Amino acid sequence: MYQLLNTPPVPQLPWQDRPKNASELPLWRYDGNPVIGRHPQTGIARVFNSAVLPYQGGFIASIRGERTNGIPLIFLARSKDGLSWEIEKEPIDLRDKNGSPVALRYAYDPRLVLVDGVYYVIWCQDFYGAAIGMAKTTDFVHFEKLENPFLPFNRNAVLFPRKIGGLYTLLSRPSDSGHTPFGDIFLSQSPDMEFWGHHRHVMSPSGNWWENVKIGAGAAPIETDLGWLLFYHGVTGTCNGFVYSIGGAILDRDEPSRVLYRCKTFLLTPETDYEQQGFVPNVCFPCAAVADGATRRIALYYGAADTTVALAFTTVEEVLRYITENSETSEEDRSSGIR
Ligand code: BMA
Repeated sequence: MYQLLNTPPVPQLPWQDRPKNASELPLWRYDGNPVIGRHPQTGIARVFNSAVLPYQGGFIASIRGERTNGIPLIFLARSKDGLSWEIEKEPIDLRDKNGSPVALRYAYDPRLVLVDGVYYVIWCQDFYGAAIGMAKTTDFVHFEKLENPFLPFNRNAVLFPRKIGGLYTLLSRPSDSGHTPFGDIFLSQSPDMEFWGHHRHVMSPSGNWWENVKIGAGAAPIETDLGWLLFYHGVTGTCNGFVYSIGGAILDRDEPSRVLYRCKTFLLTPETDYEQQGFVPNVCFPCAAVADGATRRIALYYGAADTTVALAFTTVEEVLRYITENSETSEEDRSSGIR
């Protein structure tokens, strides 16, 4: 039996058992999807690609709220059960070190991760081009903007939920200024969340068609005795544009640039109406996986068709078994990723 490590119980975790007619894949959808639908609030046209953490007996989310002027910013949302959400009216009030307001031109795809008692929000923003922005908070009222970790262009930054070898550890994907027809996952480390180095390559798109164009980290990795469970997105190209599916890999616990297992099939791909139709069709974009240390259940939140937030379930046992039984890694995946 696989063990979850450093993962507290989350008794309020939403859950549905695997339906009898589910496919052989280890993720199954919540039958009430989407959990956040269109026009969830005045001034917000769409909410998607949002991250969720357990908080004060319920849940808190940093959400991508795409406003009616088309520009995304980060909003907070709260929920008792992880299913019905109340979204704050104003975007988060971001301040610099001196307490002065910071106005972002845009901010999207926020991830939310708790490390050593501090909550970090990490997103993609304008920094003379698309780049990673980050802030910290302990109370979800005061958000201090941190230094931008990398030069442009970069997207999909995801922090590990604990330091590794004494260093904060971040996955990201260097990209270009457009819709980026390439992309590998890299890892960087920092002693202080300000200066980043020890850059390593983690993995590239594989030869498997569902992820042959680009890949990007999705949810903050979950620590298990087998390694870090990473849900990521894998992208393929079609004559009608990109298709985003959810993939799974297991990274070495002490040296996470080494991929131990990598699933050769997707774990979930756009199949339902809300995944196949929307602002951008055919997108399943994972941003948060909440695991319950007691039951070893996992609730995975993902953006659907750049329009809504959807939820899928699995268990540590099922997903690790499926990934290991269907694993295919290259020499480059297994290497430490330094040249
Ligand atoms: C990526 C990001 C995501 C989006 C995806 C599909 O480049 O912009 O926010 O979900 O494209 O449109």
